[in-house]
Amino acid sequence: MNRFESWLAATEAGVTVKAFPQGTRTAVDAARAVGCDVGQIVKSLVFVAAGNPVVALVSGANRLDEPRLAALAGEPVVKADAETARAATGYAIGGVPPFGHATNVPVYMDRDLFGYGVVWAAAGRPDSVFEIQPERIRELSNAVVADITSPSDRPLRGGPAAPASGEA
Ligand code: 5CA
Repeated sequence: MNRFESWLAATEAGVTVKAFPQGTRTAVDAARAVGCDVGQIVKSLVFVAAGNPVVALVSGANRLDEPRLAALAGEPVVKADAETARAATGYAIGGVPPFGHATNVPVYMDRDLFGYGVVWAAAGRPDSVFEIQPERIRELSNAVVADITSPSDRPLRGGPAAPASGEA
C-alpha cells in the first residue's frame, strides 16, 4: 500500500484505486487507459508562490493560467521543480493526487471539472488513478474553486451572430 492508499484507508474516503499497466503518467495517457474524455482527467500541478507550494487541479482539457493562479495565491507563481513537488505533496510528478498530501498545501480547483459527473485523478503512482465526483475532490482537498485556466479554454457563449436576412 503506498502513501496515498494508506491515506484513503485512514480517511475512509470510499475511493477505489485502479492500476493500468500501460501507464497513466499524463492526462492523455490516463484518458486513453480509462476510456474517458481527457477533460475528465484531473491534473494536479504543483506551483510555488513566494516560496510556498500550492496545488492547482486542472481539467486535462485545459491549460493553467499562471496570472490567474497568482491572483488567487496573492503572489507570483512558478512551476515547482520535481524535488519541490515531491517534498510538498509526498508524490512524484505524474502521480500527484489531488489530496492526501504530505504537507498542508493550499489547493485551487478548475471550475470546469464540475462540468463532469465523475472525473479521474492520479493515485500516487504513474500507473494508478481513481474515479470520483468533483464535489468529493473539493471536500477532501478543501479546494478553492475558481477560473484558473487560460481564457481561451472558455467556450464562447452564443457563438457568432447569424447573418442578417438577405445577406449573400
Ligand atoms: N497521472 C497524470 C494524470 S492524473 C498526471 O499526473 N498528470 S499531471 O498533469 O498532473 O502531471 C504531469 C504534469 O507535471 C505536467 O503537465 C507538467 O505540468 C508537470 N511536469 C512534468 N514534468 C515536470 C518537471 N520536470 N518539473 C515540473 N513539472 C513537471
